[in-house]
Amino acid sequence: MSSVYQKSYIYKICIVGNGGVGKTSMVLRYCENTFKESYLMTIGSNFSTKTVDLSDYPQLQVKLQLWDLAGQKHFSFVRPPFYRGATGIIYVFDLTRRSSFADLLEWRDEVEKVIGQKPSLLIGNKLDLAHIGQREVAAQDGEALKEEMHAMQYYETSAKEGDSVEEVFKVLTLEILRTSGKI
Ligand code: G3D
Ligand code: MG
Repeated sequence: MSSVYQKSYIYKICIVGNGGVGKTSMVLRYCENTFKESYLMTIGSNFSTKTVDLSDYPQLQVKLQLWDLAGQKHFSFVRPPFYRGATGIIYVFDLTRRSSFADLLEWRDEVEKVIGQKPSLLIGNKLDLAHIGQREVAAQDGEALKEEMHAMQYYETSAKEGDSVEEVFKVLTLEILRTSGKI
């Protein structure tokens, strides 16, 4: 059977940030539309695959390979091989934990040492908790860090409620397609 798509692409995307910010939860929300309250800390890395819904470009099929890296500092020695071959990066911090925001510049440096600068987005996650008085990072600080990191957009998400999660992956995909001249 012939495909309706004229072009297919597979992009490797790394989800990067401190442990506990919600990286695994974001991937789970996007790929399976579920949220689990409690599960094991990610050891090493996982990856999940999902076809992006690109209704404006019916001729294109893009599959994302989402690499959810272990955020724990003591696993740093395993990380460089996971960055290799990445087409885009999603940097995530927890809106309710200032330290996870402050650490992102180090994460950015670690990634760029291995693969240079790639299309990236900056995400403040746990918006549902920010809405009930737990916010430690203002939206304008997120915007400022986005500029400093040369990320393309800043979004605030809730992996728990699903807010903006789908949009994040779609926008990054469109940025990658645009910067590589495919659309
Ligand atoms: P990580 O993969 O970045 O280490 P996880 O983070 O996805 O494992 O999430 C860490 C904890 O934060 C989990 O709680 C998870 O349920 C919670 N979490 C993730 N995203 C959100 C969110 O958007 N809102 C809220 N309220 N919680 C979130 P546990 O209890 O398992 O530690
Ligand atoms: Mg995890």
